[in-house]
Amino acid sequence: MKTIDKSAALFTEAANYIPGGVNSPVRAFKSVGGTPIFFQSGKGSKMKDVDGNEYLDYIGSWGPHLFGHNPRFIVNAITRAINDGVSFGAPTAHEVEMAKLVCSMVPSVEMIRMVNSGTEATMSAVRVARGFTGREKIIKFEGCYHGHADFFLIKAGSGALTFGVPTSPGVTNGNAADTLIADYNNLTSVKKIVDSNKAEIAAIIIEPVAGNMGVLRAKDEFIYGIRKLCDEEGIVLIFDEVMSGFRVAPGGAQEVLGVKPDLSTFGKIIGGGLPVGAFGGRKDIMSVLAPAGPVYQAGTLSGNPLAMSAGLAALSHIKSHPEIYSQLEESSAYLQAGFEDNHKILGKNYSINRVGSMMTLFFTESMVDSYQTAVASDTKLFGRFFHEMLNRGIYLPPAQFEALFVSTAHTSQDLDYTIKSHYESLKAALSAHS
Ligand code: KE4
Repeated sequence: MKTIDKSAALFTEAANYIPGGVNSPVRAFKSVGGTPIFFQSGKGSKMKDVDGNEYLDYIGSWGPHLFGHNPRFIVNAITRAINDGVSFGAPTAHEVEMAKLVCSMVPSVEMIRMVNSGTEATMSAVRVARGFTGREKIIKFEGCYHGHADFFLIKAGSGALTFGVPTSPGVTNGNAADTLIADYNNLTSVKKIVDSNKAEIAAIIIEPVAGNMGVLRAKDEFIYGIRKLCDEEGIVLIFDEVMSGFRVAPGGAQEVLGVKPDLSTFGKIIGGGLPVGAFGGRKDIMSVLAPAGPVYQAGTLSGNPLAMSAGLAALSHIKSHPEIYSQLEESSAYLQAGFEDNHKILGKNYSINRVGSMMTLFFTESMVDSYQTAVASDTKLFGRFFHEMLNRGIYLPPAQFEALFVSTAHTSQDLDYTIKSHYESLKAALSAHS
């Protein structure tokens, strides 16, 4: 059993000054119980906590660390940028380079605006869609999470789902009224809403590969059907690729699915671990954005040279090393196969959903292809399993409705140890659960 006295003391102290002791709810271990671990450092595939315990990290800061912690090429880029100045509040060449690089990597993106988080990216993309169409309503999908802007916190995923508050207090009825909810992978549910709100829907926003109800891939007929519907009805199709962008392929989920959205949102990997979000897409739509057009959006630290240098290092590395995706596919498929072998040995048929190097181990034996089938998972058993793995030095997302991430830093030894720990942890969790 690991001693986590320093984490526990820090958590107690933190709760006096920070609501719930954390700066983002999902970190609080609320759904799995126990004390959140406070970390000291990260290197490659590993992190060290304040008590000196070491863990294999499968959160990767919730997605940004495609190359593991502190890859040399990102650290060098940040160090160079710091010496020149971290932020000027004025344009820099880095921003032009970054915009050109993203446009060259994601064909549907003709113009892009940098912001500081995924939430800023998605809320701004919706505002642009509303400004471009002159319409007010949007469609989102139950279980999808697009950040914490008011109009998204209706039947949202991630922490909102984990804590059973998918529709948050504080969101006004007015805001909620303009957000219509459809069912993921159910095209009929979308068509019904569109038909009963003719010419009133500005945008449909979706995670094309969902990660916030656990990992779910949009079915081909579903996502092609939405694309066709948006074309027919003049609706802006927004792919929220904050998690899937540059994660599942160099061109994101839109490359995997073969569907071009009108707007895309990005975050996580695009910042190389520093706070960066972005939204972009068709030039005619993005041109409504101030100061080119009337739709306002702004940000003190948007595109700052420090964050841009980290993001440029990350994306340039991806562009010059496309082979990393076959490495990530190989590692992730190996890990999934190891987990599935363990399930067979233990007489279980739990579902594992994986797209590239993002994966969710669902504690349900039915196929998970919708919100309803995802939430049927046994979250109590997940909690037990999570702690068994944590005690063996494997740091998984502390919630069933999240994705784990494999990085290029995970070695074959790491993967084999993880598979061995998975068997032992699941066996222990099942015996405690029966
Ligand atoms: P941020 O505002 O947290 O940078 O991004 C919001 C966001 C938007 N869209 C998608 C698809 C996302 O996954 C996210 C954020 N993801 C969560 C993890 N499920 C961030 C972790 C957290 O909330 O602490």
